[in-house]
Amino acid sequence: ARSSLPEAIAYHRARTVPAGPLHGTQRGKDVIVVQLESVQASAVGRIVNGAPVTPSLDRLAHESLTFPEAFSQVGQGTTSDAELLAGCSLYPLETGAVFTERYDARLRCLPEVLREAGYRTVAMHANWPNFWNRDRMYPTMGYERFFSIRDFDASPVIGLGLSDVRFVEQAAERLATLPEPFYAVLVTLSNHAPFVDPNLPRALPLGALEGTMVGDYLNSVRFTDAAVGALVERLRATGVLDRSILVVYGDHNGVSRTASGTELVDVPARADRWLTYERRIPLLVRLPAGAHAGPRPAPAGQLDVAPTVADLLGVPPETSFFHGRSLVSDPPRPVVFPDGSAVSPELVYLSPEGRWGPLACLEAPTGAPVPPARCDALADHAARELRISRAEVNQDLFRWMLPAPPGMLHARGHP
Ligand code: GP9
Repeated sequence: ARSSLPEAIAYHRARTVPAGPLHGTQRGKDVIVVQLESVQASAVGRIVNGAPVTPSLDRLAHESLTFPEAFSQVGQGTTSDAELLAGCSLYPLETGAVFTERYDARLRCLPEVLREAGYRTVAMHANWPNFWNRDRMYPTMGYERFFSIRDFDASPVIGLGLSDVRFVEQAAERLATLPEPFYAVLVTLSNHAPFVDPNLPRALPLGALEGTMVGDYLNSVRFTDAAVGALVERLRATGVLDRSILVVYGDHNGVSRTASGTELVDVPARADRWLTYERRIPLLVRLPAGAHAGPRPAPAGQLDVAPTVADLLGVPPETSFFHGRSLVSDPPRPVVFPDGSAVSPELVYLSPEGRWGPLACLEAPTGAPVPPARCDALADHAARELRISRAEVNQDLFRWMLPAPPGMLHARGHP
């Protein structure tokens, strides 16, 4: 059952690259990761009848490293897959979610790595603790403490849980009192389909978009954006912001390319539009004092969040076993999706599952079709990435690749 162990060990050995210029420059800083429910790139920076949909994210982008070619890599585990990708730098499963199927596997996620380095590690999400099996998965990831809806004053409710704005206000208060250094992940919730709720303010002049799915969606994104603004301003006021690396990204799309109203705001014409429209997400990394702000145009994925944070904090790469790359150091690598599709700076490979048409290989900058054989190496790369990561999870390979974390030896039956 451990047949893939040699391949996995060789993979991680070969991937250790020399440290880049930003390695360790943020050593000892706090880390705040904000995962935004259903926020896709097509909503960000948009103006609707003169009103900006994401004024707070737009302002934050000016003082952040931004990744205009960032993609969501989630599979059937949707929001939980985004947490896995960003926190553990592992790919989603082919079917089902690691959070529910493999929560008792030995993993090697960033919270565990940072805990060993003396960090307090907390997750905050204002839903019931067993949603997506988080109460069982978070200890596996290395979180010490999970603040769920039980830990907040849970009013008003929007959609599945506490309003994002009230959530971040209370989360910011907790962060200001946490012993430092800390690694905190906040997962927002209000911007969840169907994007209508009596407690959700109607903040945008939607005009022709009124009553469409896209109109409701943009209005709802506007609310989550207000929560981002409230969080950043509170962190700024308490001084936490300039002692922290702040990472903000979207988990997955909220509307598809066929949602009502899309034709009024977007005409996604490319053959790979399920990637370019539905998979593109905002991804920002703000360093203290807005250092190194500016766009970094190479393809980036949620998988790259943990290695980027680890690199900035100066974590030695050989202790972490991540699959992604540091977005501030490592050369570009293709972004791989759970169905085997992939995007490199030059090419887009659409796997048979992800094809949505007859085309398999496109030029990345233009979307023009090219002979399928040009994508063979990219397809092989994607298949290998998924095979090794899934073997690590399904065959529990980290039990053999890593020492048991404290307290796990007995409880988890480590060999
Ligand atoms: C639930 C929230 C939503 O707590 O994270 O998950 P989703 O339905 O988007 O996967």
